[in-house]
Amino acid sequence: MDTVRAVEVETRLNPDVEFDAVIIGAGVAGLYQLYRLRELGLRVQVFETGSGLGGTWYWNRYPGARFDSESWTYGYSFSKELLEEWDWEEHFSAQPHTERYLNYVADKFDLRRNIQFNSRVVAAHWDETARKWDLELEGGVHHTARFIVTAVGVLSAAVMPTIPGIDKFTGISRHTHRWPKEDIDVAGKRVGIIGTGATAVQTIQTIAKSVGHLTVFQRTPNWCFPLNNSKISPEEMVDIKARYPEILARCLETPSCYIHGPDPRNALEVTPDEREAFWENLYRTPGFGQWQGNFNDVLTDRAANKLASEFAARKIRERVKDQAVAEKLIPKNHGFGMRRIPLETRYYEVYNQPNVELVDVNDTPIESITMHGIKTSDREREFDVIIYATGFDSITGAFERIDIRGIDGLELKQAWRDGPETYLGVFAAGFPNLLMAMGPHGGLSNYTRTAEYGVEWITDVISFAIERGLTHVDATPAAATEWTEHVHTLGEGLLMNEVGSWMTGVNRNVEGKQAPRIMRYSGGHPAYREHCDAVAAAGYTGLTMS
Ligand code: NA7
Repeated sequence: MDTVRAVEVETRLNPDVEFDAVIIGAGVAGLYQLYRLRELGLRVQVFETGSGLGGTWYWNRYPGARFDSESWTYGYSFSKELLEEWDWEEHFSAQPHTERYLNYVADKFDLRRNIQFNSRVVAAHWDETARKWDLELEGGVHHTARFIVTAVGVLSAAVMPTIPGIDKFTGISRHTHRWPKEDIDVAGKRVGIIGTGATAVQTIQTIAKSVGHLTVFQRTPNWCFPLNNSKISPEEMVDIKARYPEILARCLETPSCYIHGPDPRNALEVTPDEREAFWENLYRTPGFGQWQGNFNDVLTDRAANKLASEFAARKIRERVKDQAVAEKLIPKNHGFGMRRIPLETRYYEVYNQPNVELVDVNDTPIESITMHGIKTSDREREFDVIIYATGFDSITGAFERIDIRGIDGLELKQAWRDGPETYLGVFAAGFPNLLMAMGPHGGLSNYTRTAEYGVEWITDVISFAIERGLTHVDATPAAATEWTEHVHTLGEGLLMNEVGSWMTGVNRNVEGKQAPRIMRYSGGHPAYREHCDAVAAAGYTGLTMS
């Protein structure tokens, strides 16, 4: 926006608000949202809990934390210059490099001046008369804003298990999401880790190289597949840069915005030999190919899924020497790909090490955390370090940790008690001027690719309102109900939506989050974009603006 237009916009805005827009969170979505809203000439402020920026890539400093998406599909695409300047080191970037990238972006676009760190938003209350939001930060400071954009992430509300005695442990203990900046030295130590999700898998395979002894407490094994990571040579990076238009276009056409899209064939249509060869090839393919690039019917047809699971189970049996341990590592309560598949690098081989023990807590449940370790039903094990890789209150959890109240004091948590209800994943009816970047039932997939789209859509709607002097933008209850029903209908038949995992909003440590729910838009990102674009082109149907 040019200066003249920015000044025009300024005069149309009500001066009684401190900020035209507040963004909650300085992660991947929040940083880009700041860039875009500032471009509109708005007074924007970001409040961020952390002392640094990056969201997921700020908090998750645990050993081995890295992308499972190809690095060169994860960076921002809005600036050609940025694409040209940044060199990724590995095909699947490790956390420190990714954090450096996001800091580089913030510096390049001078974003820091509008970010207030160490500032957790604890409440946001809508004032219908003044048409503004009142925000409260931890510590009691208040601010007002016309619009709020939540960029709170989908996996940011970390959850500790509800095991008795958790405070009694006298050694070092940490949730992976709260790993300290100064790191924890596990070399030679006795380490216990609870959890076997994607985070635990990355942690386990990394620390197994240096620990004295490692005990893995597993409740539900997952289907893990090789990441097949490698370094990016300077020549390769030149080639990637030359191919960015093609790479980004490819991401836009696949359902989840990865470079991997489903194979058009059905697993049940090809011969067993063809199937086997295809799966063997996928096993050697870097990234999410196994999950996102598999046969078309593998995630919807039970018979096809069973075959894919058998292939995966065979691989585990081949790689783990002790077949009793291998059996424990093979998921029994869900088929291949029904939960997010952790990508690994010699994870299964860790269980061939003499200093690694796998404890199936279904056989011997954890009874308590003691002063010196973990007590299961059969014995107590002593540890120097306990790692909680116990996941998140996903998708809605970060919203519920803020006291958000809309018209007539309606609590968002209450409005969503039976599951989230949104319009396009962006609006919740009764919460005017609150827009969710990557909200529930929106287009959550390859994060940066889909966040960029979401942020741009949000920017357009805010710009539309401001240019017309509209100060009240809300979804109609009918539009929110219709969208929610649409999302539920689309999600039926997708095996992933039947199983408890963070993708279906399940965390067994959180009350009321035990049963799977459809939490994500399942129609593929191209269809999501088509829908949102049509809404915008029609002048924002489903919204009331005044
Ligand atoms: P996940 O995938 O939700 O995994 C959490 C793990 O913690 C999972 O194995 C849980 O077992 C386990 N857990 C939680 N509480 C307990 C108790 N009380 N006892 C034993 N085991 C427990 O979170 P991650 O952080 O690994 O990954 C989240 C996403 O972040 C990942 O998919 C990537 O997209 C990035 P359960 O399965 O509930 O039996």
